[in-house]
Amino acid sequence: MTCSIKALLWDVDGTLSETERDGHRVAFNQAFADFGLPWHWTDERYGELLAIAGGRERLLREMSERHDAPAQAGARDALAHRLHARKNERYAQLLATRPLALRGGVAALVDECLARDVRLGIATTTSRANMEVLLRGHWGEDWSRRFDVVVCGEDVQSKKPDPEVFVRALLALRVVPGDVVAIEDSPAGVAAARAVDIPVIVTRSAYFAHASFHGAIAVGPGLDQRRGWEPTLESCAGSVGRVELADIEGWAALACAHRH
Ligand code: XBP
Ligand code: MG
Repeated sequence: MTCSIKALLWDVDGTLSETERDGHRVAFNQAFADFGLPWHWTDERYGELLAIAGGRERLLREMSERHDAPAQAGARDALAHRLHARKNERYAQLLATRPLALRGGVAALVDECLARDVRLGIATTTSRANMEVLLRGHWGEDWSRRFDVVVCGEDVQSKKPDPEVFVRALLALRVVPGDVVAIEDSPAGVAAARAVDIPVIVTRSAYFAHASFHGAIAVGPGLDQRRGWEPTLESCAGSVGRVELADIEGWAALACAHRH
């Protein structure tokens, strides 16, 4: 029985960075204003809409509930397409002027994986351009050298909670689900990973701070702290005070032992 980790698969929005609250929502509202629409997504409304994966899909949901949206499906599609493109432009501008920080503990865990030859992948349903602008801001032009596989929204037919994004990542890495661990922040992300038996840990993000997560091997407040995790982490003197690869391997081994 082997349960060692060969790769970590990262979600982007909410997991690598608080992009939803501080980036996408703000950019959507700017796009509405640019188009002269009296629409505005509050924090609360955006939190509800996050149940729908994909920015364009989210716009279509909004339109299906508004009286001042185009009545015809074709016109809605066209508007969603244009608004989404504008939102992505605004998102890129926003991050160019004020880069969004990576969440605590992310960069250190990435470095640790690279030092230990644990491969890294991105499994996200965000658009490639949005992911690139975020990661370029942190790791520079060669950001992608850290990742052996990058699967984005454009690469799949169906977004999370459909597992397609993970299936593609596994195929590209030539590994089986038990070889990897996914890191997610949303119920849809966890459901997508679990649908193909990938063990998943959850770092709670702003919008999913109180969500229920079924089937995760560990759930906690963030990679930058050892407190508040379930299963608990030892907080020994001399430890670095963040979640380390060994902790993730420990959770994976625990889950693996339960399965066998
Ligand atoms: C991310 C999404 C995306 C982003 C916005 O989900 O659902 O739609 O909210 O990006 P995950 P786009 O974190 O599970 O990858 O506007 O590019 O869709
Ligand atoms: Mg996410």
